[in-house]
Amino acid sequence: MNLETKVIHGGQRPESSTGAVMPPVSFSSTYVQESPGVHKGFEYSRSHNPTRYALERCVASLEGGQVAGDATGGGFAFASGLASMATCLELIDSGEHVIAMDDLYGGSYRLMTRVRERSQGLKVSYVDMTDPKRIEAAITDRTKLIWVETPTNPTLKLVDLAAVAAIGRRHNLITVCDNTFASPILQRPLELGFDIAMHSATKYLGGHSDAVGGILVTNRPDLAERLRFMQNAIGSILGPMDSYLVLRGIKTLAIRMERHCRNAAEIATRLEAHPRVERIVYPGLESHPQHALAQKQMRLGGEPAGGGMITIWLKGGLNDSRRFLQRVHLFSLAESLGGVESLIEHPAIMTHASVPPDKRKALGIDDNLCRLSVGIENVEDLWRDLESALR
Ligand code: P1T
Repeated sequence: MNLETKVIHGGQRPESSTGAVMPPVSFSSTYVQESPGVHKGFEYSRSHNPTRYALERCVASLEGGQVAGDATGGGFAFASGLASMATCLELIDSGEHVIAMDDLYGGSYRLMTRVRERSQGLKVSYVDMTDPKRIEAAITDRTKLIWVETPTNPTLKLVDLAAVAAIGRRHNLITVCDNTFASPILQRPLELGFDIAMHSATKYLGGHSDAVGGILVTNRPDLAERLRFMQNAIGSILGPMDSYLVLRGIKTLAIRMERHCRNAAEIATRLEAHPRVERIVYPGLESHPQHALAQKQMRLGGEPAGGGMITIWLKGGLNDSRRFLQRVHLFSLAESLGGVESLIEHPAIMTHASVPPDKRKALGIDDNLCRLSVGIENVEDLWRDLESALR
């Protein structure tokens, strides 16, 4: 099946007792047993839930999980993107070493540095993986895992996934890609050799800003077995209603991503020419420092696609950015991204406040940086909103 079909049919089958085309939202917390240990494969809803399974099978199919013999083909859904990351980090033991991309969602950075460095004795090296050679230089005899975001949040740097997967294999490291910004429609890390793809399902997968969730997908049977154990043992699962909402959202993921990309490409081109914009980063623009990699790695229907996220640095300082952000109307000033509606935010004050100021400065997350999540509204309406706020 192609992706446009998988979003609708991947891992799905009509419900056996009624033929319902969409899975019922299965709220029961427990399942009756005929005799101790004799049941229909469902014991307790933390361990097994049919609605969550339907979502997990669908995302596993989109990301190319397909672990034979696993109940969901290697897909696992969690209460949030960060809950999925927290469970994934349990794959490694205390005192071991992680190499992480230097630009990450602020909450991902916070989980590693302010929680797991203390509670798990995790050692984390933050490396600018735009040059994958820097990864090999950071490997120690305790390194176990490479954590990548591409495009990164918020500076939209790219990481060559095939190159990093090769490094991971050479050194026997687990490779994880947070694929939230691209979505599986544009980029599939497992196909490029990664071990695990991760998502904040809160974003493009759900797509309607009405559910918080997280996903891990693997195609390695050994990792699927360990993740299945930990999903149940730790228990930060996605509930049935949110599983249903994300699954429902995914039905239109392919068609939404087309419009997100088309709108963002148009807006990025116009912003790049705008006199009040000092600098813009968008993977679909030739001016992106890794445009060639973007064209190779991020594709939609066989054509290059830049995604729906744009980052701009405005001329002026914090007050000018504040004025701009207060004056947009169609773009809602809010954290998050990937919904049908356009959002805009100020990472230094909002999503990346937990990244220390010196690190923000080194990454370019300045007071004049604004991040746009371009929605699927009419592009001329969106442009009028931005242009009048810039004026
Ligand atoms: O919010 P949650 O579902 O827990 O997902 C965390 C997360 C993980 N990875 C990436 C790349 C993310 O962007 C996020 C969440 N990001 C935002 C809320 C934001 O506005 O950037």
